[in-house]
Amino acid sequence: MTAATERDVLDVLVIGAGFAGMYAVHAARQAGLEVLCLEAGAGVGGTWYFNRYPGARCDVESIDYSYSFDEDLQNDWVWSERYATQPEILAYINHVAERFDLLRSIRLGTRVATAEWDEAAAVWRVATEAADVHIARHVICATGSLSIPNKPAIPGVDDFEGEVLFTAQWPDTQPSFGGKRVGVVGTGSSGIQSIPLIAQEAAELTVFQRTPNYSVPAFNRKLTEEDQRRIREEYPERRRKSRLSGGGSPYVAYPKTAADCTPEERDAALENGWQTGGVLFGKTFPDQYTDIAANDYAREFAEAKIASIIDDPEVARHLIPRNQPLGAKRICTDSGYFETFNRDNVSLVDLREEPISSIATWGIKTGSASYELDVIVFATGFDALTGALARIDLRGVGGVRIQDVWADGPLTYLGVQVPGFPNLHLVNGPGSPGVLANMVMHAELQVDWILGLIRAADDRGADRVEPRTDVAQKWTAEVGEAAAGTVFVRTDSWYLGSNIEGKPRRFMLYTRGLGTYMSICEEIAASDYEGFVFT
Ligand code: N01
Repeated sequence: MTAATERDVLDVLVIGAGFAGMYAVHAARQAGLEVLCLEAGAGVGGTWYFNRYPGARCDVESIDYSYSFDEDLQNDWVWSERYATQPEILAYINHVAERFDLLRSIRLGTRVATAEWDEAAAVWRVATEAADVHIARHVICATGSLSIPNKPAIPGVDDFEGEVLFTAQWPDTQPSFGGKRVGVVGTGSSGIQSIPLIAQEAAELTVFQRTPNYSVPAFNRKLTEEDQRRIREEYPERRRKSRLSGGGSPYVAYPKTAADCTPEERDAALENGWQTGGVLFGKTFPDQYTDIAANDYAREFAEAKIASIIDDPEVARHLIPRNQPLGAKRICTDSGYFETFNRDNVSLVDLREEPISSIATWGIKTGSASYELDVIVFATGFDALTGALARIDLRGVGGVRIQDVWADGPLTYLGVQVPGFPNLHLVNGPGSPGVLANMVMHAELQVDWILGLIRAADDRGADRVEPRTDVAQKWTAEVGEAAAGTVFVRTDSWYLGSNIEGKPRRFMLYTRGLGTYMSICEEIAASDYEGFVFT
């Protein structure tokens, strides 16, 4: 006997209508469940709705970073470039929403404020900021890994009289930089993508860099008709390989470890990895993330490439990362980033040498200079992975808040459930491979698995399903142990939460790969959902 006998009780409430939430709506409907999705944005698309800064594009190839659940959709949609731009991805998402009539189950412009588990009724009560309350047996949180912008608390930040922009909350109408003095703060993926285009338009561009990053050229190109024909032919095999892979795309590492290669073979493999482009360079050797010597080969190769692009060796010295394994912070993918620093209208401020002291009405002040600006662009990242959930007043059994349970870092079983929070399911959450894999494929696989768990509860006539605390602790320890053997823990990054003051410093993602992760999830499902308690 389930609690869903009241007419006004939804089977599933989905929070967020990005790639993950939209698929959750579609798949839940296909499973015969009554579903509603609440989305804060005025349109669907999640990260691709908000991050509309110039140069925004995906660093996973379009043909992989797209839904695989419907063969007709897969074959009908034509991606114009190897790496799609934000407008093209958003057009795709809107097409999917229309094609599968998803909007009738999505309330836009609706931000969730609270979600509380009602133990007596075995339902979630979810309230929006407008105080509408929705009741659901299950909640699927598709709230995004990188959806809460990090707004640095620099003294005087509110005093600036020019224009302030955040890459993560870019205005609908593209601002004009023509004739203006623009400052960009932040040199992660968002800064690295937007800086080349802002530089082309602005009178002067000053880049304020706290930590340099490794970036590999995208080698983006238009997809030809021949490409399109081949893609369609190869799609089933491409998807099959991707599901079994570490990162959710069909590429495999060089068949030998870096140590087993001759120097010539190593250089050839690295050159091939570099020419493949973007984040894939970070996976040239199978041991590049686990063996620092292998990582050093790739890092030194990348540093030589970067140095060869930049005209002024002094500027290159500042732009090349130091004391940072390659990929420990996410490798960026660029189109002309380092070349931009050869332009006469672009200058670099190294904040390690002259930190920002304050922001004034006229611009940015560092320890040793003043920079007058008309526009400041903050490309300062996100409160990643846990930020969106922490902003909801999310309370499980006995009114316990998720922030309190996660005070020392996120505790999950398989990244999908949290003890004490029955019937609450996370997609792309902490404890899963998440952003280390192709997020679209990851979301499809995880949503299908979650719907299997819900079906298992319903088949048993159970009102609630949650993991035991001991299995969640064991899984979380395994996530930590897996990461401890990688280069990820050797530098500060948003993966570790170290970009946000006061956030517990813990590597939050499962590093053994998507294929391995899904096979563990499948084994657990086949073992009658070992570790989950159905009541
Ligand atoms: O954010 P980031 P992002 N003063 O955190 C600096 C995905 N993504 O939005 O490193 C001065 O990487 C900060 O410096 P530091 C992708 O997964 C994908 O760029 O903390 N500087 C850093 O340089 C990516 O990894 C795509 O020392 C400050 C920058 O701001 C993730 O999103 C495109 C500062 C933030 O970099 C995040 O990328 C875009 C301060 N007070 C994003 N605070 C693609 O698909 C922060 N910084 C290609």
